Amino acid sequence: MSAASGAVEVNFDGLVGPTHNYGGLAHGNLAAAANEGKVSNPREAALQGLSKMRSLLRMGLVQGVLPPQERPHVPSLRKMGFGGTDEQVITIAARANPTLLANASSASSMWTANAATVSPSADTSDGKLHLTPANLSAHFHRSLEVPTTTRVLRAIFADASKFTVHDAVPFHTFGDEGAANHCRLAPSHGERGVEVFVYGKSAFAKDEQGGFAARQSHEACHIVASQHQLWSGGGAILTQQSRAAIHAGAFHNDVVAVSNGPALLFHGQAFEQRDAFLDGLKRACGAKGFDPVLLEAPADELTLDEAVKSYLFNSQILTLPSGAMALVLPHEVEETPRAKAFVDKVLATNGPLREAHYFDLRQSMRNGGGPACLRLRVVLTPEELAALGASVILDDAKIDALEAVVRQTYRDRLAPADLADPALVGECRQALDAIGQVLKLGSVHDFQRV
Ligand code: SUG
Repeated sequence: MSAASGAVEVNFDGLVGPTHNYGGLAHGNLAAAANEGKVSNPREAALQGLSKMRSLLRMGLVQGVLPPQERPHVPSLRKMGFGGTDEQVITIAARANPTLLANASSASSMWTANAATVSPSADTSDGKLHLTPANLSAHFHRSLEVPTTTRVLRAIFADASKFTVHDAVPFHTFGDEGAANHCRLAPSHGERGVEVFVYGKSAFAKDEQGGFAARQSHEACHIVASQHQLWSGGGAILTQQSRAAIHAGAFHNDVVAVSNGPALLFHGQAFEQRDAFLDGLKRACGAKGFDPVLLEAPADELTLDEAVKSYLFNSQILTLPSGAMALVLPHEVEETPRAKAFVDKVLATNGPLREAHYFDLRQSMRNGGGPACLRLRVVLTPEELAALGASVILDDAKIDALEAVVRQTYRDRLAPADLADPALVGECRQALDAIGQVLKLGSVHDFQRV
């Protein structure tokens, strides 16, 4: 809770969809590549996510949820030229181009850190909360999320006197992956802060030979910071993610850095120009009357490989009602000795981080999605919270209802070959209709709009 405005941070977690599978579709994402072809368990994946949401609710936090999307996405397959009934479209696409069908079937909208970039009203010149859906143009399967995500966000942040939901960055060469490449530092949630946009490259840079391509462009960061009205008063910093981190498998900056309040937890090799970035950050925060709390894991204490393997920095840092901060981490951190040792060291210093909570998110982790990937953070004043549309703020009863839908409609086994099963279309739509009833979302999915 912020003393200044009573503002709270709401984490909007993505509910895992019924087609969660291991398609190996994400370039530069080592976990997704390593698990390609394995059998997934969509039911368990969704229940693991809901269990995390319930735990955060129990910690006294405000917890939101965003729905899964329609997959396989039949309208996209029709645009590719496949025709007939929906079931025929699936059967023909499965024969003609199974990789295309896998792309149209990915449940990747669960990683809502990539849904949008969010600037709280405390930071923006017009005093409104701004959201820009990410264009996710680096991967075909992820780019399919954008129209539905935009409709969902517009259903929730519908009050135009308080919220602006922009269109996604229009130029597709300017890749934008949303909040996963964005950190905010502020004395408390409701006070004016400094927003850090981390890009991998300029969209005009020549591709390097070898290694992984950067997804986030400098130009997209500039567009988002501008349309969120952050520049006046030095409210935004753009900095480059290190090439070394991207090549080690940190395909988003949230694999090597995470912030909360004035704290920044980061790997020593996260940023291309570490020293200049930290100097600039200290100056920008100082101009707002606070000092950043820098919690750095130096490379000799934790290698980039250990950071990527454990997903230590893909943790959530949460401000508890007591004012202390808690870390929400995946079990993989406990299983990586030097990552666990670093967490223990940070907790033992008399800093803001006081608790660590470990969660089993293995279904999502196998696709490279840790605790921080699964949530979109939105700082809201009490008035803004009261003005939200739909019914996406969770309580125990809503979580119970969502769990019941998952248990009734989701499969507990999905192999890549199962994506050819035409029955999945109907199963997914049944689940989405039931989830939509719980969350009172209206007709946000294409099949509900025809
Ligand atoms: O874009 N994986 C996602 C994981 C996103 C994690 N998000 C954050 N770091 N914020 C990605 O790489 C794999 C899905 C598949 O292969 O079906 C995938 O898209």
